[in-house]
Amino acid sequence: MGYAEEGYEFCEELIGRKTIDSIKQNMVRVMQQFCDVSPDDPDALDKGFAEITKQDRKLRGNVLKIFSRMASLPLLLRDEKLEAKVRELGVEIPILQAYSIVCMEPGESRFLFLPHQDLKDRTSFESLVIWAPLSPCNGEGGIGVYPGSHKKGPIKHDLSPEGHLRVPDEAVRGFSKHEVVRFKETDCLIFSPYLVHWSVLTTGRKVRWTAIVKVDDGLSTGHLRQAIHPFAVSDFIDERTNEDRLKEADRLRQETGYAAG
Ligand SMILES: O=C(O)CCC(=O)C(=O)O
Repeated sequence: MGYAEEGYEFCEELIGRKTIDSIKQNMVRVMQQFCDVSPDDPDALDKGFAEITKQDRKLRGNVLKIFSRMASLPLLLRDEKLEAKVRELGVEIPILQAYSIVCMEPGESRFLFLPHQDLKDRTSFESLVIWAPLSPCNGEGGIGVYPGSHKKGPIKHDLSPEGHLRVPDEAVRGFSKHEVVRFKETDCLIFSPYLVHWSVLTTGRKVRWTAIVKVDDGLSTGHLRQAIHPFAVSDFIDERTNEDRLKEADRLRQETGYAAG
């Protein structure tokens, strides 16, 4: 079975080592303004981030936001083999939808994504999510998917008591689970934004860093006379940011003693 049936493809050694290293070096250079970490240290990312976390939570949050805005993330698309793979999967004119860095620290469950689809950004059936690990994993975490669930199209999400978006269990009843937890930097998972996916808790001692780039096809825009988006996003998800939803759920819990959701 291939991408069309399963909604994802795991691609081994697709992305050039240089491309991955340059993203990581930029992250380390951003952190060097606030901590003493050498770019030659193979653990520089984790060490720098731990040092910043110790200093100041606000700084930590802002550093993460800056990571997610680095122009080197969309430049992943210029990597030769990835560019060819994106074309092979049907995207002829890549339109950039979103890009970010995911940071999953060992044992930290608050920020794990629950089973969801990526509906927030302009998303057609041609869209692709490129999930590119910046740190290798040997079973200590990663991402889970329900193969074939992309065929359901957009699903109405609800909110967990903590404020995370999630698809209701009924929507994925009967689908089997597949976890991608063994990978190298340079491997990547490419999947449909409609594929229901979630974070697998990081165990072990190292942070799982992942770069994510989402593209749509500029040729799948027959709906542009009506809207930029092919469907009404607010019919399917609460469109606030994760940060805002989590904060609001915390506030409600503190005020009322009850969890929302
Ligand atoms: O890498 C992960 O933990 C999952 C990320 C994710 O699901 C997302 O960014 O939508």
